[in-house]
Amino acid sequence: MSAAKVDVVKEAAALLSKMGVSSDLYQGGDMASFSPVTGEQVASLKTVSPAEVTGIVEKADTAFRAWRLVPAPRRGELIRLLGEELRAFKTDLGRLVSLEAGKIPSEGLGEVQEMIDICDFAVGLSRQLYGLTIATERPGHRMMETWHPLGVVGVISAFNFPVAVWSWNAALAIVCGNSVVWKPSEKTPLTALAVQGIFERAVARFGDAPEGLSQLLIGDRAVGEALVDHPKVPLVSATGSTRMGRDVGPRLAKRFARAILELGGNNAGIVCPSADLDMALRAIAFGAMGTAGQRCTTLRRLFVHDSVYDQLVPRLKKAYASVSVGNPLETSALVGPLVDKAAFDGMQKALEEAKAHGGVVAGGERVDTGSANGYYVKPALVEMPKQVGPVLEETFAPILYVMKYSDLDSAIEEHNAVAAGLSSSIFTKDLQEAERFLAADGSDCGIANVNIGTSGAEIGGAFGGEKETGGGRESGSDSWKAYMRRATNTVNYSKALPLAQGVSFDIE
Ligand code: UN1
Repeated sequence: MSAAKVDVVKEAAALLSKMGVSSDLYQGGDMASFSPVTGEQVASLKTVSPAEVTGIVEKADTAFRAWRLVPAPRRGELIRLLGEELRAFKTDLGRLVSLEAGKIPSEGLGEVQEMIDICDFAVGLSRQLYGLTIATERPGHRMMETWHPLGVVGVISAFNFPVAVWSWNAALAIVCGNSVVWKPSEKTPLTALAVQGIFERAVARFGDAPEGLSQLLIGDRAVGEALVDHPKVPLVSATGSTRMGRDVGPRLAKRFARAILELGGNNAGIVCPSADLDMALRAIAFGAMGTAGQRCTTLRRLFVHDSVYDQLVPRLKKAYASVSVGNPLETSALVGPLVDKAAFDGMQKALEEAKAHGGVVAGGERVDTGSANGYYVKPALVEMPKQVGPVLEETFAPILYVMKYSDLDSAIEEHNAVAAGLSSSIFTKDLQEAERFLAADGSDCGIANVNIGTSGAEIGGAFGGEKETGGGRESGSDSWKAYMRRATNTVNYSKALPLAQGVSFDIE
C-alpha cells in the first residue's frame, strides 16, 4: 500500500483558516474527527456539554426577539450576503466537504451550489411571506392570515449532506424571522465550523444582526437531546436515520413542539418497455452509485420489465464493473469512500443476507486505495428473485437490488411495499404509464419523477417523504410555512357585533 499524497490534516487546517475558523476550535479538544478519504484523524474539536445548551438557546431566543421585528426583506439581505460569501468560498467549502464526507469534487461543489441556490430562493421569499384574505360571513368584517416568526429553530443534520441541509433550513428560518441552533453530525463537524465562519462573515457585512442569530453545537447525542427537549425551541428539523426520528419525533410531540423529519429512504425506479434505455442507464448509474450510495435519495431498488431486462441489465453490469472507485481528493474517480468501517460492515452484511435469499451479487468487494482505514467498495448490483430480506431495508451503501416485473400495477404495488417513502422514478415514453405512476394510486413517495433518477432534486421543490421518511418538507415550494406561526385575524369595521353562525347573545 502506498501512502496517500494529500495530507488531510494540513489541508483541512489550511481550508479552515481560509474560511475564518480559529484553530482553537478544532485542536486540543475532546471530540476526534476523521476523514473517510484516508481514515485518519483530522482534528480534535472543543465540544459543548448538554448543560451548556440552555445558555446557547437562551441567547438564540434573545436574538429571535430582536430579529422578528426586522422587516423580512431586510432579513433577506443577510441571506443575500450569505449567498455571496458562499459563492466566494465555493471551491474551499466544496473541497472540505470532499475531505470530510468523502464526496467526489463535483458532488462537493454541487452541495455548496445547493446552498447558494437556497439562499437565492430565500432572498426572493423574503418579499413574499404572504397570507390569504378570506371571505367572511359577517358584514363589515375582514378575515386574513398573517404569518409571524416562530422562534428558535433547531437543526440536526447528517454526515451525507453536511452543509446543504443546514442551509435549506437556516436560509428559510432566518428570512422567516427566526434564529437557528445547529447540531451537525459528529462525523462532519469541520464543515459545520467552516459554514459558521462563512455565516459570520455575512453577519459582519450586514452590520446590525443580533448576536447569536445562528449558533453551532459541537457535541454528542446528549447535546442533540438537550436541544430537542428545550422548551424554547418550538421547531426542530432533523435529518438522519428512521431510528433517530423515532427518538426525536416523540420527544418533540410530548412538548407539542413541531418537527420536520427527513429520515430514511428506500427509493425505487421502474423501467418500462418503452423506456429510453440509454437515458435510464445513466440515471440509474448516478442514482445508485453516486455519492457511494450515501444519499437518502439513492436508488436502492429497480424493477425492470421482463421485455427489456436482458437489454438493460447486462449494460448496467458493465457500468458497475467499469466504474472508477478512488480517493476523491487525488483522483477523478466517480465513487469515493464509505463514511466508515460500520458502513462497510453494514453493506457486507446486507450482501450476505441477499445471497441467502437467492440474490446474485456482482461487486461489493473492498477496493484498496492505499489507506488501510479508508473504506472503498465496488458498488454492488444484486439480481433478486423477489423483494425480500435486505431489499426491504435501507442500507446506507451502494447496493442496487434489481428485480423483473411483467405487470405495471403489481410493480407499483411492490414499489410501495416498503416502510420508507422518499423518492421514486419511472422510465417510460408511455403517457398512460407515466401518469399512472404519478396518480393517487401510483408512487406513495414525497418525490415521484418521470425519466429522471431518484436523487439530485432541485431546491425549488418541497423536499421530503412519507411513511417512515417522516413526513417533513423542507427547501422550496411553500415549505417556509413550517418555519412560521399562522395567525387568523378577523377585523370588524362595522358598528355592529354580528356573531358567527347566527348565534344571538343579547345582554342588557
Ligand atoms: C439527503 O441525502 O439527505 O435530492 C438529501 C438529492 C439532494 C438532497 C439529498 N438534493 O439527492
